[in-house]
Amino acid sequence: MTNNASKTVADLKRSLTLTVGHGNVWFADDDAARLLPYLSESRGRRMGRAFAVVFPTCTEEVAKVVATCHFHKVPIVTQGGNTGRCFGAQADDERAVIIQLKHLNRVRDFDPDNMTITVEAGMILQDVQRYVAERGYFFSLSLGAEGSCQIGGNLAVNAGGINVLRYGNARELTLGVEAVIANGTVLNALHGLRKNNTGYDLKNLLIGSEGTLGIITAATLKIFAPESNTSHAFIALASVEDAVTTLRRLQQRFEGRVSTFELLPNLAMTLMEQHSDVKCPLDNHHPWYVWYKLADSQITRPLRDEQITFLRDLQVDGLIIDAALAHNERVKQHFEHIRETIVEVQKHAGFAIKHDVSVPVSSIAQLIAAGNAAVQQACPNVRPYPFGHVGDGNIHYNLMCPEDMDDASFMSQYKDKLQKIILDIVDGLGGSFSAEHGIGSQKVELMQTYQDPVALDMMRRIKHAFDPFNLMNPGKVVVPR
Ligand code: 2HG
Ligand code: ZN
Repeated sequence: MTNNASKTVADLKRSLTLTVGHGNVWFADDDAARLLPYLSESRGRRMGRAFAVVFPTCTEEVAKVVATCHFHKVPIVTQGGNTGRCFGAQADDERAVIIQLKHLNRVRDFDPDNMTITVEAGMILQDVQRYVAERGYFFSLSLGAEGSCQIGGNLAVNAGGINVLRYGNARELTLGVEAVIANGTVLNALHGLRKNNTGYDLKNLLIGSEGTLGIITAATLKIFAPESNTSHAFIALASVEDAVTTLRRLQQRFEGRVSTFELLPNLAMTLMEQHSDVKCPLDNHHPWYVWYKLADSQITRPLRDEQITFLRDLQVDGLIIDAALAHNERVKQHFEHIRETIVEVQKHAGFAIKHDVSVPVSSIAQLIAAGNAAVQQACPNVRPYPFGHVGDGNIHYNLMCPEDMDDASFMSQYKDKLQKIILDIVDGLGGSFSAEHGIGSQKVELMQTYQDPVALDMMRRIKHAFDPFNLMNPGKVVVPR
């Protein structure tokens, strides 16, 4: 290192330390091991590199850290709970400064008259849910990682989860944001307004931008009346078509009260019974299952009573093969537990080539039929594992390694081939190659293939306008040409 370079490094270290204090910044060259949890990806798939991790405690400190990085022209990677699936929160540059937001975890305002809560970005999602529930309200965002993901990260990827049908994605739940932009200034768009037509919607640009346009430091979020009247059902079906028709019938009958509608294949049930405490709630195994939930805040008539007749009608019409209704809280939790376990047991089936795709709900059956046939032909004995949020048209179309093949051969011979097959079908059906997990660095290449070229060009220009030196989470979402 030249004298000038080492002087710059020393200056950067001094500025960061002065801003957040000794205990709140760790440098890789002082204690590399300490940084490891912030460098590794949540599933341990990759180890990254960074110069430092800083732990600011307020927006002003985030702003000063960003201004320092801007001055020194070093990359900034913002990190929440580090639970993302596309490597969006991973630093992979020895000059990078990771801004870890976990100390920005305060509730700034709770406003039941406005039906909003304003929280800092580092608050754990489950803590937001609990805070709101303890005050007699409901915050709807719910997903597997809710015990460790942070709300800022949820907004950064526009997270979806299991309640989107009734309440919407993170974007629909957000009325305002505060963010630190690339030069270290603070954008105050933390409005709790449901109407605000004052020019470009910067909030919605920041949501889903994965830290590439700015760092969301706080957000004003919608809250709802508690779900005091819910009904959970677990049903078996012969086909995906029947699942889609069942969803339509449910929506005709119960309108906006359908809050969750999750599909699982029999392979998931088999794996769960082999490798977890899950027992199938029905007497026999069937090709497909759906767990769905109806929710209302009114109790004019318990939803469960209405469902009994509804399910009987579906059975008479030959749409469902069998059904179990949750008659108490324990059974409801069991259904929820089944949904969480689908994800965990995947590892017992070997390597999975994963896709987080969406198509119009009306095309889901076609997607799965065409996808399963095409991947079988390309890779005999591959085990399709499509599951997830049918109500949102969002399928986690995962493909498990054939039982008679090792993971390494599956990866090297089939990953690109099978991915292309699935994503081409999705594209042909007017779908999206990334429904709820974002782009990160993992899907940057796919943007070139599947994103509309005009949209991609506009995104590059937006990125340049917000971040002319390409310092905010570089290499993620869109890369300069
Ligand atoms: C879910 O819906 C997550 O459970 C994980 O989005 C999806 O493991 C996956 O592919
Ligand atoms: Zn999902």
